[in-house]
Amino acid sequence: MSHVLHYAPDNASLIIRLALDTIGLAYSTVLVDRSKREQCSASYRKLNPNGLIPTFETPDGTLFETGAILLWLVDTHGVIGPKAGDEGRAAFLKWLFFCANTVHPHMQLLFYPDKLVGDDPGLKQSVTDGARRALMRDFAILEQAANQAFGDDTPTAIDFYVACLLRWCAIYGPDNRDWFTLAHSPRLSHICKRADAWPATEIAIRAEGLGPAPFTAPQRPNPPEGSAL
Ligand SMILES: N[C@@H](CCC(=O)N[C@@H](CS)C(=O)NCC(=O)O)C(=O)O
Repeated sequence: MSHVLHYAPDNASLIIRLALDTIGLAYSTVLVDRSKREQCSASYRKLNPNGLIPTFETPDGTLFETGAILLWLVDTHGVIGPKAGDEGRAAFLKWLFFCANTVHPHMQLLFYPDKLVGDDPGLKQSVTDGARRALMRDFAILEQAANQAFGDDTPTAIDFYVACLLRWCAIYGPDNRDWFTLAHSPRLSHICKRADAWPATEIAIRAEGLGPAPFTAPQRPNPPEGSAL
């Protein structure tokens, strides 16, 4: 198989799985077992020196970084966004990079503050407080922007990114989730409603044990193999 997705259930690889199954591209998967910290193994780091999931092997070489993989898929296969020169490409790039370069890193700070400041509880609290504020701003911006390059009936790579970010915010990280209620963001809510009905979501539910309504009623996964954390 010339396309291989290295994944862990409900990790950022889920975004790529949704993209691949929407495109209809044949691929195989290799589980990265997070319970054994396989993402840190020497063999995995040969593919992805950051030790992060996903990694995607392609006929053009091995890719990592979710945004880069999505952009490569658009450029090589279309379907999930406009190719270079197509109408809407500029807006597509802007919002894809906003998700990958701004929202996703803020979420990582919320979930893994220790990666930045170590185990000091006060420092970790400051980081998570700041990340929460940043994410509130980010989601308010996405709420306003929906319907430009994402949020329509035909999902783009940005819809996959946004739906997964919203899902993870609801079920991972610090328990205090009062800061974000999807009901206050009707356009983002609508993306989640559509996301539950995407054909690719049905495939992901089975492959990763995501539960019956992974985007409107997210719950921690019960995967057939591997672990989310
Ligand atoms: N910038 C990376 C971030 C990927 C990322 O943070 N992956 C998480 C899972 S969602 C991971 O691999 N965590 C394992 C770890 O931190 O050891 C990307 O966009 O692919």
